[in-house]
Amino acid sequence: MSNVKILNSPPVLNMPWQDAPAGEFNGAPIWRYSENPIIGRNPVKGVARIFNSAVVPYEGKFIGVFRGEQVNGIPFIYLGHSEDAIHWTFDEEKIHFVDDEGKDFMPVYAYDPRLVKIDDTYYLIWCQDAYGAAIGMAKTTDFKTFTRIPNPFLPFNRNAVLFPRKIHDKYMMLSRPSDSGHTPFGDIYISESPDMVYWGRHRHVMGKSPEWWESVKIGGGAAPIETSEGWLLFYHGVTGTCNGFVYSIGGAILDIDEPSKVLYRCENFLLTPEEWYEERGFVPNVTFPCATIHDSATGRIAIYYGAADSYVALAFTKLDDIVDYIKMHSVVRESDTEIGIR
Ligand code: BMA
Repeated sequence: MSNVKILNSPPVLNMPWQDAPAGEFNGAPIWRYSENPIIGRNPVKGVARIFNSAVVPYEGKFIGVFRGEQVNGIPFIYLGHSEDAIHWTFDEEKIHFVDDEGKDFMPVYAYDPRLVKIDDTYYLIWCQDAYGAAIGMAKTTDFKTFTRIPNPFLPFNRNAVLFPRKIHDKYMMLSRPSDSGHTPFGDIYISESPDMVYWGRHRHVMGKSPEWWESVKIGGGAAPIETSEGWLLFYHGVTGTCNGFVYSIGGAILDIDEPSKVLYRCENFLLTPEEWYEERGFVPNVTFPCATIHDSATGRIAIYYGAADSYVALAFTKLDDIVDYIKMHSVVRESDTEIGIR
């Protein structure tokens, strides 16, 4: 049994938690919250569904940015507040973005937000239109003023995740270049920036794999967790079936100083659609991780994932156990382990 530590992350003693059910795991040591989904349909006026959303501890409670599909079908980002990170209340108004001068600067649509704290600033990263689907970004320190940052990448790219600290004095971001449709391909890349404006030195991190559950495309999920074994990444892997895509949750561990190098990559999915709220909904068979809350004191990890493009659900794991499982079932290929520059 390893003794892995979560690094550079304060304890979150009030994080949501439920012990694992009795009995052996069939696969990965990860289990769903018994009261899933934690956010149901029509959660706030004018919003039909909330899913694919990100949360963080904030001032002793929790705050989050939520993908709300409005009743006109257009997705936008809504702020949510919670005492326990399970029961959420949402602002009825979508998040209001401004530019550097404080003037309105709203995207046409916005979805799949991530939320990452670096030093004292919280960064939002999402997908929006920039003459094609691309990544949008903003920052806030108080969750009242949200100031846009220039879009980091050209279209088409719908899936970006920021690291929670600089590496070699550079901000680091994972992303997944794509196409203008439902994208039947896709690998995870990493880019770095000295200032959150200019992004470059792009490197390949990991590709889709021959494992059936991630054989079409993969994409970043929750912000990587810094651990004594490397960056623990929960990501999504997609397979194709005669009835469409299936989105599962995968796990990998990236090198701490050179995260384009994959140290371990689990050949098995960690979680795949099995419950009614994952299998049935607006888009069936989707589990899409966007955030974790983790406690460095206990190694407890709560994974927030969108279910069937209709709900938010919660799963739990323990750092030691999930790292052991990923290492035990690791298969890394040459394109994963190399530096990723060709
Ligand atoms: C992806 C994204 C996600 C969505 C998934 C399944 O391309 O659009 O927001 O959850 O498809 O529909």
